[in-house]
Amino acid sequence: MKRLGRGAVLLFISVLFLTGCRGEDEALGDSRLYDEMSGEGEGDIIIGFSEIGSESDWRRAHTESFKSTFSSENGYYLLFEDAQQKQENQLKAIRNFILQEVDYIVLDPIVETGWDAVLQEAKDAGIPVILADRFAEVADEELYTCWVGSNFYEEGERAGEWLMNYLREQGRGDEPIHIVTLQGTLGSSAQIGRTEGFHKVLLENENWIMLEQQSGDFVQAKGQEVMEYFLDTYEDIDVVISENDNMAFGAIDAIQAAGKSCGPDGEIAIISFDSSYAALDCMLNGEINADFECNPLLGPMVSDIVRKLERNKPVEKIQYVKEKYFDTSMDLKKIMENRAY
Ligand code: GYE
Repeated sequence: MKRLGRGAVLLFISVLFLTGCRGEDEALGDSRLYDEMSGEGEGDIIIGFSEIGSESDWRRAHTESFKSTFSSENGYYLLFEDAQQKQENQLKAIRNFILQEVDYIVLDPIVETGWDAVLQEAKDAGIPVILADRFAEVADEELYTCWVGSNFYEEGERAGEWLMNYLREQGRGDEPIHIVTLQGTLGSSAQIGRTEGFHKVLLENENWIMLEQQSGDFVQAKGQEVMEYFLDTYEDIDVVISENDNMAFGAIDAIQAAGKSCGPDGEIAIISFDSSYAALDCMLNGEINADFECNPLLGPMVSDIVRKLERNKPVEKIQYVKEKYFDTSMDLKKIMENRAY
């Protein structure tokens, strides 16, 4: 049976199952079934993509990159599932993809642990799993075909090194520096890597004091809440490490509402991660000091991997994306002219 034909037949079965056997007219309203009826997309490669949610600007750019890459014009049929930041929803989505006999599963795991059983089920069903963005720690690395994403540890370490140089340049290399961290979703690769990478440099600087680290779940409103708590609790905060841009936006609001200032000319320095367009704009406004890039546009890289696998070519198990950083010493206006996210 040809690709979409086989997948769509299973979709037909599962849609009937999930809808409690709706009438024919209603069922025909489902675009997947419509494709099957029209024969459109026959032979396309079926991708089941389990996305984490829509918690940040980064995430929205990431989702868009997959949707535009895995299009019918490019020979794909994409089943997209948004897990709304819940691992249980991702587990359900993967099991559904297995039932629907997709050709490939792309998983962006919200946290690193808890995937062994479901990935074993995918393996038993003969469906390759490509991990994109965050990583899954599994006992048997044969449970996934490969991973593509950012070196989060390196991002955190580079942020620490940037701070070290910045403080030295300001003649503050030896004074006590009070730091707070807005962490991402606890247990996610982006949180673990950025926290640990920064921690390495923290340990090398005896005058740096980490007052507290707390999760804002990569979300602006939670970042703001946690920052409000930090400002209420600690009188003297020199630096905020925000493990993504949206939490940094929340932190800026909290700092300004408390009558304080941030950025290169302010009382509190802010270092963030992602380097989204909106964050570079904040940097231009003098509210963020430095931002460590994390590239969300992974769709084309995953598509290249799929094309290689289709031709039975080997793929690299671990593929890192190249990334830069930005600070206010750069020509940000020019950089923003060509910024895709
Ligand atoms: O930094 C954040 C998002 O996993 C790298 O998740 C990603 C992170 C990104 O919500 O903005």
